Amino acid sequence: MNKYTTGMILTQIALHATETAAIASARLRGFGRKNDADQAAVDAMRKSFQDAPFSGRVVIGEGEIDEAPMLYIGEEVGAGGMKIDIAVDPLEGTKLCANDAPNAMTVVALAPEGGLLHAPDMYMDKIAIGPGYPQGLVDLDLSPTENVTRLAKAKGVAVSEIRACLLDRDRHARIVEELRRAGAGIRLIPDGDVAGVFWTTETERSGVDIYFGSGGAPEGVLAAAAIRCAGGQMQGRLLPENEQEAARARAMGHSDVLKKLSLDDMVPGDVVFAASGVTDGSMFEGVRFEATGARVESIVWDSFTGRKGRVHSFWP
Ligand code: VTB
Repeated sequence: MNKYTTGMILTQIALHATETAAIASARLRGFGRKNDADQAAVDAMRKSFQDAPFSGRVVIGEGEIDEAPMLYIGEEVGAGGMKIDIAVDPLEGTKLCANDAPNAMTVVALAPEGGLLHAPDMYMDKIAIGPGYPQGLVDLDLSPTENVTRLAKAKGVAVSEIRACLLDRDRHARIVEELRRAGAGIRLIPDGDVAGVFWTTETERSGVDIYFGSGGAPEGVLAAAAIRCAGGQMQGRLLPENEQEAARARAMGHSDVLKKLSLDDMVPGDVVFAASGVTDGSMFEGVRFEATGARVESIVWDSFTGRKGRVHSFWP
């Protein structure tokens, strides 16, 4: 199958999964029941993959087989066909959905077998910027000050015009303090760093230039898929908190656990990335229920063809 056909088929599979999961979890928006909302998204996504024309294997999912009955790591889904690796975050921002707060979304990335890094469930340090900048402009090993200064210079604006995005966590206090001293603007988000990263790819819409800080490693690979499609830059580094976590990473194939991961390490080849809005957000609107059905807004980006789609669907 050529890459255009692959891209088109994976686009439809990914979109079907994120749209149906978004509708299912949106029905539980604002009820304070984050686990139920997550379960609804997982069920819908699992069902969506069941009849999909591929032999899919979950490489980033809901957890290990003993902790997640559905969409667990290693689970095989699909009706048969090309071998595809699947990364899912059925409901990214379960708390956001439960609180009907902005930016809850459903997320999927699909790549030919071997195309997505197997990320253990631990923290990852991340840095990302959008397309159009010289390669290597920012780097995890540079200070936050240096990164925003270089970015401002490349963009041709003052540092005060640069907006950084971070998860609002105590562990980020030092980065925040340093960025304030450097004079950059900061958007602190309560949850959802997949969005935080991909916002950097559409600064005019989102207002975010650069993403910093640590969040889930699985979310890091999903975000890397978005960056791969949009042409931006991203680096990650696993942050095992103890020897057990480091051993888990090694068992998953990370021989050098603390290696600085490039975009190519995380997503070595072509990929399809899709995300659908559950609650309203900076990139798309949340699900709207009407008398005869539901409206969903999504992005579906495809590095096979280079298409960056924005899709509005109606599901009766
Ligand atoms: C991170 C982030 C996610 O949850 O995993 C975060 O990557 C949990 O972080 O996007 P803490 O352990 O610091 O609370 C999300 O924000 C949402 O699932």
